[in-house]
Amino acid sequence: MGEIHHRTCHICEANCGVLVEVEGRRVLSIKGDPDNPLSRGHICPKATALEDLQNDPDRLRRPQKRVGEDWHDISWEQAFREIGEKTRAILARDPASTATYIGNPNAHSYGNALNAHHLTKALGTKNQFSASTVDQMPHQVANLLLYGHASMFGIPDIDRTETLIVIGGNPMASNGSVWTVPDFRNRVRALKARGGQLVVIDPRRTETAKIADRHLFVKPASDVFLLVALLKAVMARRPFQPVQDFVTGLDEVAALLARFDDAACLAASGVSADDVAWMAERLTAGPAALYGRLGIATQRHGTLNAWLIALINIAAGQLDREGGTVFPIPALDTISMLPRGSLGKFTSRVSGHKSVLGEFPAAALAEEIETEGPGQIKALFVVAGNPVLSTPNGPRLDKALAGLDLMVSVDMYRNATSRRAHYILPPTGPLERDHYGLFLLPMAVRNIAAYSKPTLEREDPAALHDWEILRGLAQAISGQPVQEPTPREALDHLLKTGPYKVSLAEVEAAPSGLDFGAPKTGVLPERLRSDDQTVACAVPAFMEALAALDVEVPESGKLTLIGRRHLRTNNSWLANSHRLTKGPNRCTLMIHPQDAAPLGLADGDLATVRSSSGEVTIPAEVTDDMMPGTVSIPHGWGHDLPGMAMQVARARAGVSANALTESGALDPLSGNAALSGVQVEVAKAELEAA
Ligand SMILES: Nc1nc2c(c(=O)[nH]1)N[C@H]1C(S)=C(S)[C@@H](COP(=O)(O)OP(=O)(O)OC[C@H]3O[C@@H](n4cnc5c(=O)[nH]c(N)nc54)[C@H](O)[C@@H]3O)O[C@H]1N2
Ligand SMILES: Nc1nc2c(c(=O)[nH]1)N[C@H]1C(S)=C(S)[C@@H](COP(=O)(O)OP(=O)(O)OC[C@H]3O[C@@H](n4cnc5c(=O)[nH]c(N)nc54)[C@H](O)[C@@H]3O)O[C@H]1N2
Ligand code: SF4
Ligand SMILES: [Mo]
Repeated sequence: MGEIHHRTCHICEANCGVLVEVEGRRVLSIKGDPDNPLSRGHICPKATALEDLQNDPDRLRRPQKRVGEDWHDISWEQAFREIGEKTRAILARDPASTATYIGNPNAHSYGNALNAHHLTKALGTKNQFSASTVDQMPHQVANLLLYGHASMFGIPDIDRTETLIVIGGNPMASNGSVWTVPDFRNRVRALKARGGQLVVIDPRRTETAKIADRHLFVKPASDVFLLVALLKAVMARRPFQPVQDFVTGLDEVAALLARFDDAACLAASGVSADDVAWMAERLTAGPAALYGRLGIATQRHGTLNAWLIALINIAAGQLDREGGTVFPIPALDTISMLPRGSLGKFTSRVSGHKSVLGEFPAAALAEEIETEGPGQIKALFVVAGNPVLSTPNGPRLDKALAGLDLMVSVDMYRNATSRRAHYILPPTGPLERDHYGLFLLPMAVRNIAAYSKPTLEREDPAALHDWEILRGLAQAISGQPVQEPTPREALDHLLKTGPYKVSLAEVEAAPSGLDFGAPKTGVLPERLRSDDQTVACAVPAFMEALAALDVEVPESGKLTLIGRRHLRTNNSWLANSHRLTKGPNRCTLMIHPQDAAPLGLADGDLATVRSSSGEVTIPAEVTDDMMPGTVSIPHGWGHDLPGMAMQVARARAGVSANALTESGALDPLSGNAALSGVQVEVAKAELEAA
């Protein structure tokens, strides 16, 4: 019997409570914590990756310096000194020539969240990029303009609803996103047991669709037309029913919607009038929630989609209502902590993109590095990101990175992106850090506070946590020490001044998490941050975009590419875990038999897939889970680039979906990449001569 440590798994957004049994530095087991009020014992196979990552021989443990193609271990002192000197020299030549890219794991580290700004401040740069613009930015723009704060996320009240409609999300694989909903399967079971229904709208019959009562295929990137038709149908069912008095402008939206022909909208999206009528009835009959996620965000009309989804919930009378869309009150309130969010504060140099929440589109990073002139990016700091695999037209970015004067990656692997760095600065191991779900608990189906102490001491006493590296970099660049409370001290202060006024000590006294109950309703009026304390539905920028929207039937002839996730992967970065990567190859081209047959493509054959950006060769998986005309490739693969040091991943390299996505295809309202809905040509691969 070893010692049991309570932790929160920080790998995905579900924030499951885990029990880690250790003996010395050896991990004996990782199990779900049945007493965690949010996750109730649930974990997924990825939880064991905490141990795999901790013990992975390929995980970097010392700062790395690249000289030509050779990598050397160096001291932290040397790393900070050299990076400081080089950055200052670059800043002296052109103060606008540095940039940051902040990757997804920053959202899973409160230390990073509280310290990343020290680095950007030291650089003094407007060139800020992040994984937000290949992800949730459309939701945040809609939140900002509807509720007055980019972080004001409403979530489906799954535990009390009777109808849950999921569009463009696959929580059975992802465990939920911008919705902290561990144990999704059992929550759906309970929903069904009380007579409720789950509906999934997706171009693939996903793992979530397979447990749903109804699955509707929708043509990729055509959701906006379906949502217009659905909003009209919902409004038609409740024409004289008032919604809350703090909601305004629905009538203006209704007037604008009148220009859309329902039949044309339905033809464009591929959903039937009967299904739309049925959903409108369910949405207006009892407690119901429409939830949209990545699939509706990473497309041309991502922000319109996020807005229309909110309006459907509002018009159906489900906003801030039990079993509808609810607004959690977290112990650590990001709404009070973070600025509301700004739009258009800066303009990007090359394509004139307006900044969104102070960021430029990740899709525009390559052109800002490639294009000469004042302000050309010469130094890039990547913090926990792998944009070569995660952003559109990754191969183009990969080439651009090779031309930088200085690139620093704060990362634990030498992977597709960090292999281009001049320095890689690795943080402490995953079990050596503490954790608080700062950004995720505010979107949780239950209000809880849970703090994880480090499970293990630092293996190497000289090793640094991410936040220490960020402060070290800031200090090395600016010459000014960062004199601020530690993240732990800051956390204690934020909790004490938060909605429940608890201290960190009180939270720690409940190792499985402190429970503040289910989300309350009727809270929105106080939580609103809009200037006039209303939800003004007819957002001018969205109304304008909707007025200009043409109903198009997608191009025929070509196939349309979408993405997917698998339960045993997490974006690009768990690929070096033996336990997670074993089993069948998961990096395949899913294609419907009807599309495969004319190409002479059988299950297991190699296919070439070509887009305007590039080409990949990948085994075909012929399956009627795909909507005809649509094909799917998962992202986060392509681990065989020269210079990488991830042995397990290399053996199971796969290909990168982002060799096919296009850096010019964006949602103009948010700068989000249109990763979904890429037109591709598929052919059976020519067999190479032996
Ligand atoms: N085609 C397509 N592309 C996509 C998506 C898609 O669905 N389809 N999904 C998009 C989405 S939603 C996202 S969020 C992005 C993700 O985009 P990124 O954040 O750029 O990429 P990740 O693959 O999450 O890589 C995270 C990196 O952080 C490192 N890392 C992990 N944990 C830590 C840590 O604690 N500290 C430090 N310093 N480093 C750490 C890993 O080694 C890895 O290099 O990808 C996007 N790209
Ligand atoms: N196991 C695992 N879990 C993860 C991750 C992971 O990589 N692996 N990544 C984490 C991250 S960073 C995020 S952001 C979340 C994302 O969480 P989810 O939003 O649940 O992400 P996906 O599983 O990619 O689901 C997106 C769905 O949208 C569908 N889709 C694609 N195009 C369209 C379209 O045009 N219209 C509609 N209606 N649907 C479309 C896809 O078929 C897919 O089923 O998952 C997180 N959790
Ligand atoms: S669902 Fe997410 S948080 Fe829960 S165990 Fe799996 S990876 Fe960890
Ligand atoms: Mo994401």
